[in-house]
Amino acid sequence: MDNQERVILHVDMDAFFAAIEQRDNPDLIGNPVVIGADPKAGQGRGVVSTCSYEARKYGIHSAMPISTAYRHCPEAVFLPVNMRLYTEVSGELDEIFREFTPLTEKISIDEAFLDIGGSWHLFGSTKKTAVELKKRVKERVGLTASIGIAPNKFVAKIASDFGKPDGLVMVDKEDILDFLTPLDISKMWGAGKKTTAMLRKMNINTIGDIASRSKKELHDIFGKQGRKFWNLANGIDNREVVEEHDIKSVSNEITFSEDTDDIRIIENRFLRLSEKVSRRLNTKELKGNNISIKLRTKNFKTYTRAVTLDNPVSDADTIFKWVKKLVEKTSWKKSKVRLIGVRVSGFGREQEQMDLFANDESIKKESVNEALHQIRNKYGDSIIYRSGRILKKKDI
Ligand code: TTP
Ligand code: MG
Repeated sequence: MDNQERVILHVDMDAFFAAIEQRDNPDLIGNPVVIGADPKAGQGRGVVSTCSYEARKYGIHSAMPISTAYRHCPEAVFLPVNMRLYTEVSGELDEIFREFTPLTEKISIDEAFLDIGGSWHLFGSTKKTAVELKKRVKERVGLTASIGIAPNKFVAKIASDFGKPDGLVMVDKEDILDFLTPLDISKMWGAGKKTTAMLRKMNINTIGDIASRSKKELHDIFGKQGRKFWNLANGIDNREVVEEHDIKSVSNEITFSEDTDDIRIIENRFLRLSEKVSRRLNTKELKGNNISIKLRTKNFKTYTRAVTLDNPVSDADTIFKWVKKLVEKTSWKKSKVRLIGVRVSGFGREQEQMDLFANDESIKKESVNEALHQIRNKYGDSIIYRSGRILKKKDI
């Protein structure tokens, strides 16, 4: 396939850690919020992990010493890193991404590449796919994502950054060079501070400047990396989206079109989700011994409950039986519910692989028996079996 025909989508969440904190504490919305080390009134050591866009107006940014950030904006709200929470949200994003294509490559806690070349038509167009992805993320996780769409990874990644926050930027194949040419070389993938400084000394300040030099010149100075720069600057990037094969869980969730506290509706939806999860487990020939539910209220308070069973399961009845028990254990009732989810995990890889081998063996045995049966029918008993090979009498 011509790589230029690929449709690569790059998603990157906006001010990820800070946005989660703002989501969970609406008082923080619209205010400068800095996530990172304790500023200790300007005496703190350590750095800024990230900050809200409001804090960025004061010049605060990731990796800045926290004491400097404090000097820039002492009235900002400084919060510690709650990695457990952010990782959980990141996992929820993965699930949403995989609803768009199995070709999903997570490259950091808040960003991923999706190859939607084979799936965008399901959503009408590439743009509609991106709009739908942003919508699902907003509805289900309560955060904004920025998306870039392009025929390759390099351009898609730059494009997602271009429209931030809450952006959606598409670059068609024929516009790649126009898009890249004016960009500052700091956007060049793989060019750190030293390389950037060297490039500037060579009077190379934009990606277009790289493109206009010869590949040989760049190779002579930067080696293999130089050739990469030249290719990227000329819009050539054949890197594939590498999907993760190791399935850790199977889950499904829905957002109610209207928030509800009607337990009959909620249970009915949990039943349907259990059935869906069961179907997906069966198609993937998986069984898990960990069942969990998620229940998210109107104001994004999230309840999760889980149970670990003695034996792995995949059938809808058993899953739903446990889901129901878990729902009963959840004290969500004070608020209306916006989203629910069911997940089965705990596949125990070794067990699973042994089972697979066992299955393979039994399938092999069956087909060997079937073959022998047919051969016997054809040649009668006058055939001899030797070291796994089937020989006719005349071969001996
Ligand atoms: P980024 O995507 O680089 O930053 P961001 O999501 O906060 O803001 P935006 O994408 O809108 O510019 O990184 C994702 C998260 O990774 C970020 O929220 C916090 C963490 N992070 C660090 O802890 N240290 C860092 O130096 C960087 C760059 C990010
Ligand atoms: Mg981000």
